[in-house]
Amino acid sequence: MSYPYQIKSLDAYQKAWKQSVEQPETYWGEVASHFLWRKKWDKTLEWNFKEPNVKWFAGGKLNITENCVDRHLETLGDKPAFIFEPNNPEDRVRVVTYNRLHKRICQVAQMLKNHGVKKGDRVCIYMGMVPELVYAVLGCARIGAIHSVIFGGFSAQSIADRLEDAQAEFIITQDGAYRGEKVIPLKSVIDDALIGNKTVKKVIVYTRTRTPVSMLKGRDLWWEDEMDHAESQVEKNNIVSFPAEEMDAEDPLFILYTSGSTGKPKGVVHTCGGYMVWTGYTFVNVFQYNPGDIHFCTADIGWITGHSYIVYGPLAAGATSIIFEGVPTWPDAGRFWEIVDKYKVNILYTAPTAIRSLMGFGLKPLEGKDLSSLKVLGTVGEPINEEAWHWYDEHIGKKKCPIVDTWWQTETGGILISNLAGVTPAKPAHATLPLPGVQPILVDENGKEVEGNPAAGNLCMKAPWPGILRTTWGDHERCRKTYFSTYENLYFTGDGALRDEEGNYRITGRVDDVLNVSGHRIGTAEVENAINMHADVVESAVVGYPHDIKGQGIYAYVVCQNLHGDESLTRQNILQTVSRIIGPIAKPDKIQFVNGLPKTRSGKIMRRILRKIAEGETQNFGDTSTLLDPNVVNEIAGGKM
Ligand code: 6R9
Repeated sequence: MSYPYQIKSLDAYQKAWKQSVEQPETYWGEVASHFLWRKKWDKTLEWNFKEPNVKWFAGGKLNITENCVDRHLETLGDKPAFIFEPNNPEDRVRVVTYNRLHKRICQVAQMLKNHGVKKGDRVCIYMGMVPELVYAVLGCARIGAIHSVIFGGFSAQSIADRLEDAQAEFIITQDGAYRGEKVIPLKSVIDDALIGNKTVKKVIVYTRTRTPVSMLKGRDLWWEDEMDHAESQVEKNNIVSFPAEEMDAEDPLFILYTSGSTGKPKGVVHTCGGYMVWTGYTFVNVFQYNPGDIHFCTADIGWITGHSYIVYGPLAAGATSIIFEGVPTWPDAGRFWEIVDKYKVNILYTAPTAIRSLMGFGLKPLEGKDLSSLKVLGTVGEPINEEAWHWYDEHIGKKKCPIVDTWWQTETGGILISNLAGVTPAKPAHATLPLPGVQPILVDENGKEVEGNPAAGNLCMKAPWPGILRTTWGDHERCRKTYFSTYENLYFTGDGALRDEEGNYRITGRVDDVLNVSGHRIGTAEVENAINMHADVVESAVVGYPHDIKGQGIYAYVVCQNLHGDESLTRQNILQTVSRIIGPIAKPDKIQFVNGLPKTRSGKIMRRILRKIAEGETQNFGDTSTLLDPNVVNEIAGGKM
């Protein structure tokens, strides 16, 4: 497999960027022609950011699984698509070849069909990091069902909300998932999520941990039985087949829920054609993947990074990737390095929070680990601080590996701003330059472009790239309002950024009410809603504060009508409530009980002040004259109840 669209020099990058912007249809038409289409598209690009309406490769017919799997069978059939490293390093490693992957996807597709799942139906997937999760995802894509993967750390209530929003009829889950020393009882969480649910007809349960589960007759089915049955249907005379559904380039491929500044998570929708081209293209170019390289992305498939850079991007390129079931610190903090050594990993893609946490263990976990196979390092999810960047460069990359700092979002489908490994220059803590097809612009509060360099402003995009979100599930107006209405004719990212003399971008973080905790997006409003559900709480305000390892921590100011028991019990009760409503990932790191919140006369909470107090500031709060009761501020800053 070769990649005719691979950019190999700075000069080629500059030319590609220029052409992609001046003649997007020519540039992307050429890139897309190297993918497998059943029928060529009629129109390469049609768009406006008003409605918004974005269509790439409209009229083109394809199935993404034929691109990601079938297309490779002839040349790569016996080569590994995935190497599965189980949670426990002593357990059996599994190698999934492209042939095997093809067979399993066909079986899942057949299994779904046997239960009446059709093109366009929504299938919710709630699993751990096991190969079966990838089979489930691609089995859906094979029949054109829309998958919606939910990260294993979300609670029953969060799942219930997502099932309801997506009107999902089918769930694929597993008994339990291993995570370090813990077993997460996934099926039991699903049982809770289904109380009162009216749409879900079937739940398929894959056996992993042999955790006892309840199985409801008529609704719950074992994955193993269903897959066995499907096997006999898809395999005859050693030929495996399940015809892939023909999809339009603009048919939805999946929904992935993500947090925004309002309380309710949004179902970001990506479509088949553009997403495929974007993930395949960016994977090869940013990481400079070459056939045979071993790629290790440590993200969970429950997040967009796993969708794009474990599943779709690498498979579109016929790559070999690691699926790692466990956590970086179990059985010890050398786990990532052991995996790199064991499989001779060439590309390592992880999050700054993981780097900072592993830095904390010093250099001992690195002893005896041969990391010389590494060629490229990557980071994603949050700004990387210079200290972590240098540690990664020095101790992991041994100063020989380019680091790609990849900035992107669930909504962008794939990487938008990043250096290309070894091809365009890196700069510590900078995502650097836009990829071809990406036209960033910085704007001030009023939406006026901030021109020249250096510059600072809110980061927006002027034009669509193939992987941009198309809508938010069931509510297009919400998509317009959230991303396309703040500034006219621009996609607003929600991030602030700086641009240096050379035009390199440095992302400074969210400018809206979204927190980034260990690289996970959490809306402050979501956490407030959850806290407010607790019976003793009157109201609350949540802000972020700098946290050494997580990047940002969650700080909650809570007004209670009475402290049931005592402060510490109430604190625990609130944490329990948040765990129940959202999931453990959203638990506040700090809770301060207060008598009142600093509100303006119009009733708005002055978060600016709460942020300062959370950062440890005790005075210099700026203009507080619009506050209804300025005394509240001193009281909170003094930590008084
Ligand atoms: C891929 C992913 C998106 C938000 C985004 C930004 C932050 C991601 C970053 C980064 C600085 C980077 N972010 N990558 N900030 N440098 N390289 O993380 O998607 O979960 O939707 O989060 O993450 O704030 O807006 P998602």
